[in-house]
Amino acid sequence: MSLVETKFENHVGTITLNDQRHLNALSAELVDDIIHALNEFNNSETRAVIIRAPKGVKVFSAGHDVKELPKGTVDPLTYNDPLRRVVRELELFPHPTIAMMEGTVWGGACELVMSCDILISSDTSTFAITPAKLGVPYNLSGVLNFMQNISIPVMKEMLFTAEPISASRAVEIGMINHAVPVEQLEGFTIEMAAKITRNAPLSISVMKDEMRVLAGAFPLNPVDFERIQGNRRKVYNSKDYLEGINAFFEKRRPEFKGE
Ligand code: LCV
Repeated sequence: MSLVETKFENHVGTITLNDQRHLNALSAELVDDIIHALNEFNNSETRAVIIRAPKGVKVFSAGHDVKELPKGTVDPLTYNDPLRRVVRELELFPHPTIAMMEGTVWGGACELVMSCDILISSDTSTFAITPAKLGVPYNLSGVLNFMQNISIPVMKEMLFTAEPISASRAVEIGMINHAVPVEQLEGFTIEMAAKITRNAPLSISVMKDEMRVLAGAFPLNPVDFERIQGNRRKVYNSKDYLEGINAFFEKRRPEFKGE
């Protein structure tokens, strides 16, 4: 059974993340279902796609499925990691995607929604970027993704404190487009999608691709890349990484020692 529900109406596809037992944690299974749904909507009838959770949820998504993170010696965020795969699919998807967020958005789920083109949340949503709470060495393309949505000082604050920020602050800093009262969220999002569907889809597709290519046009020296990968390896081989994961499951505050 699929962990997402899909609907197609007025040229707009809707993908509802529906693994509520696991707080929509981004397991490989949920990600595969999201990617499958995106592929189904990748046709000329589609003019926008909305990604949402069921009405009334407290948690939009709890982020990466921590149970699926390796316990040391293996890079937890490789090219084929579920989060990386869905981020690439969203970035390359030719039609506009709208993240419609009710509830709290955690860790990797922040990156998932930032890979959508337009972000609309309820005014009670919060956003937390959490690798430093778990001891995870976030990867370069993920950090770049955050840089495209958040100014560097605010991004540093979010990454270093791992504390949630409110929807109103997220709007203020330009990280999301709109925060609206929860009872208006669906209507507001559908109206935004309808405005997009009335415009020229081919023009929109090419502009989306242009923005993606330009935003990602960062030259990276191979020596720097290898140095960063080496340093990331030290992080996922560290005692702190294991401490972060163990503390998560033991529901306690981690004690990091920098080793
Ligand atoms: C697996 C979970 C999860 C979960 N995975 O309910 O970006 S990175 O680097 O940080 C990346 C690696 C990442 O995205 O990591 C995940 C980041 N996510 C978070 O830090 C959020 C972790 N979750 C929570 O803080 C709470 O679960 C919230 C506040 C979302 C909901 O709290 P609530 O009291 O409603 P529980 O904490 O009791 O969670 C219910 C069950 O879901 C599991 C959690 O371990 C618990 O399992 P048990 O019922 O077996 O005790 N769970 C929650 N999040 N990301 N499993």
